[in-house]
Amino acid sequence: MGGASGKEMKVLIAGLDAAGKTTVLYKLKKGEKKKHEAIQTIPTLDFNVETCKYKKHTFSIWDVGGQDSIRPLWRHHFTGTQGLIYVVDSADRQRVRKAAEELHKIVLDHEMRFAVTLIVANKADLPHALSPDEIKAELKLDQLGGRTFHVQPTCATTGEGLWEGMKWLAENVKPI
Ligand SMILES: Nc1nc2c(ncn2[C@@H]2O[C@H](COP(=O)(O)OP(=O)(O)OP(=O)(O)O)[C@@H](O)[C@H]2O)c(=O)[nH]1
Ligand SMILES: [Mg+2]
Repeated sequence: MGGASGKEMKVLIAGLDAAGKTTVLYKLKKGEKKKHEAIQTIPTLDFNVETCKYKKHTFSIWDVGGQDSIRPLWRHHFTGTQGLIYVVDSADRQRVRKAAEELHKIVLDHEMRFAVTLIVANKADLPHALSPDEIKAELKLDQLGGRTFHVQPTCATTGEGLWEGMKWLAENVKPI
């Protein structure tokens, strides 16, 4: 059986600025029962870290700012990361190629070689949002062979899809 019940799992949330990373973090922190409570965010300039519980699992979740100038800081959080939550704005068609580029850089980093990746196809509520299959193609996941991925459509502001994603992460994360 997969997963790592009982032990705290280190999870990194990355993705371009305004993708919805901090919204995801604080929704997860509130928990499924309070998912309808609104979250206010401002652009993250460094990082946020919270301990979040999902069923019997405990995650230590690191949310890093996604602005261009601070993306080079992401790699300082790679060591010991078991799960990557990569948040993509599904409606931001203009930057999906950039999102793919940044994802590949993370996944191909040596420190991330054991991490499994949950792709959060966020803002699925917006008109013209790319479908999960389109996201999968745009992110060129097939070029990252041998890695474990799952694409989960979400709306972080309502919490829709987030816990399904966490379920997958909890079941697929490998102890390192
Ligand atoms: N419509 C819609 N808006 C969302 C969704 N998720 C987040 N947002 C909004 O998108 C904006 C940016 O969200 P943040 O969570 O601050 O984004 P971030 O990825 O942390 O951005 P940085 O900290 O700059 O890297 C906020 O106004 C959120 O309310 C979603 O699923 N749907
Ligand atoms: Mg943020």
